[in-house]
Amino acid sequence: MSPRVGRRGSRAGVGLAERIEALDRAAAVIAPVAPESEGKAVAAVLERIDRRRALSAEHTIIGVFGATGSGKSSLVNAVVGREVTRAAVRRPTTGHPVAAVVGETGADPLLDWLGVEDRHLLDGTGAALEQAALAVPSSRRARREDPGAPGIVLLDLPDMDSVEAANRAIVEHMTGMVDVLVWVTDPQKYADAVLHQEFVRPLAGHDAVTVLVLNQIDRIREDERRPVLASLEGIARADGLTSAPVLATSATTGDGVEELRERLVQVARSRGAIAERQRADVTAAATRLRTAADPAGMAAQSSARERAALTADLAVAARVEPVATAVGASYRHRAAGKVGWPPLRWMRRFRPDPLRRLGIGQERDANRLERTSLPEPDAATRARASGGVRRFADSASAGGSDPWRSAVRRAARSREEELPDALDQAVAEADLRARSGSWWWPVLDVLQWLAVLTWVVGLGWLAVNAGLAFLGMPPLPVPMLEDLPVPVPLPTALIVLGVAVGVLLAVLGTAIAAAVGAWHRRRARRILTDRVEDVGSGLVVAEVDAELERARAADADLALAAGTAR
Ligand SMILES: Nc1nc2c(ncn2[C@@H]2O[C@H](COP(=O)(O)OP(=O)(O)OP(=O)(O)O)[C@@H](O)[C@H]2O)c(=O)[nH]1
Ligand SMILES: [Mg+2]
Repeated sequence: MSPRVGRRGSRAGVGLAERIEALDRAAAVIAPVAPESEGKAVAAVLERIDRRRALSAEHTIIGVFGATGSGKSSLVNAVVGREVTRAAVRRPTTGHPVAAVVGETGADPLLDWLGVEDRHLLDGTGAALEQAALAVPSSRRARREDPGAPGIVLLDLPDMDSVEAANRAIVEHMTGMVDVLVWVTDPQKYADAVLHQEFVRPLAGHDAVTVLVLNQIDRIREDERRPVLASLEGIARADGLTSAPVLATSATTGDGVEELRERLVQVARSRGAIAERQRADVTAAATRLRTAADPAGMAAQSSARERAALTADLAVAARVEPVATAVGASYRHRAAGKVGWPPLRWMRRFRPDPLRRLGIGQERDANRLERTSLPEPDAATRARASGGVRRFADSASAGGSDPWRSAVRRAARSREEELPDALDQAVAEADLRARSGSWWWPVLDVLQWLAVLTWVVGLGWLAVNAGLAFLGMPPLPVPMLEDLPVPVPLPTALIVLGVAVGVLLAVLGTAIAAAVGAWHRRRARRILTDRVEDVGSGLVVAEVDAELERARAADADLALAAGTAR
């Protein structure tokens, strides 16, 4: 077992420290997205790894787990070579963890952390386990590479399927704390569902630091041992333990005990189990996070099409279309004041400027903020905005897992309250040229007044003649325009011409104003839409894209932590 432990450590492409850091980062990002219990469980794993790394790396903690009566305590005594823990017929016997310790230095803080009170230091006792740990490797090469006598904490634990809840709690806690897991079973109970379903299978990822022991082998006939061992091995493989060794022992006769002891000492000597266990923990935690809230599957950022759809929805909420229409109408309104037929211009006073009516293009308020007095958005308009935000979040997170899709939706709505004001200000502060005129207004204006002058002269002429006639005085000469089909007096012609040209100019001006007004409307719509897009970018898109980026980073970190990153 130990050579495998050592080799695997060096073969893994990404260093353990790097994988732990990646898990730490991924956990920080995923915890708020995943169910609380999952985040807590992974935080606990990281905390444990952290604490373990601060404690003695010289000691390997080996936990002996199994059902009551399988012979855990007897086996620990046999491996140690003296009685450190009580074995008995009474069930259950062991109620608290008992530690046999080789290597005093650094052991106490480790045992304090484990919460083990009952400690038996083997240093200087000459116990078989101490001797095995101190033994110098026989081959010269092994001696050269030997890092020296290892420290060992061998833990006898209460039964895992105990009727005592406290015992079960201790065992569950310890499965997470030890560096090496030794599962002890016996010929009667080796196929027991509880052992496999509740304990071995969930820890199958810890294959590399697991040993399976079939104890009480003396209780079965010699010719039955091989098939029973093969059967246990088959179950172990089905549990997912693809390479954990399966040993046969008898604590009573001592069969297989030395082999078990040697394997455990070898593991401790390689000093690879701590890292191997942590590697398995990190992989399991990464898998757990992925199961709880898989950050994979979503796009790296929202698409241009999705952003355009959001802008369209927000534009409805910001009332871009009515404001743009008012901009066009306002232009026509103001143009009418300059190019309309002068005798009728006064009538437009009764119709206020449509833009003014919306409060656009006015003074700033006390906070130096321009505000529109657009009517409060109705329910349908508000629904369009929040529906747009939701649709945007949903399509941007398509393909993601449910927890992440909810997280993206939360991110999209995180600044929803700021939206109405921001949209209103975007409209209020847009440069819509609400007061500007056009160069052709004065041109038509002058022409209009010339036309007015023309008919006023004609009218005046006729009026003077009428006055003179009334007074019995000779009238002014009235030239006749003889070239026309019907001869017309010049003043009359001036009146007809002046009125006709005036009306024609008014019609022409209205037509030009309509065309230019339409251009202003389109321009206003474009400007307002751009501003609405900016608001959407800042308050919605940025939040969603940041969440998508977090998911992408977490996905990469999980792959790194699980050792599956390319
Ligand atoms: N025949 C036989 N009996 C054994 C063997 N190992 C243990 N026993 C006996 O089985 C009984 C239970 O042994 P323990 O070592 O106390 O078992 P345990 O797993 O520690 O039990 P708990 O502490 O209750 O969980 C004792 O009477 C032992 O003598 C073995 O290999 N062969
Ligand atoms: Mg016991």
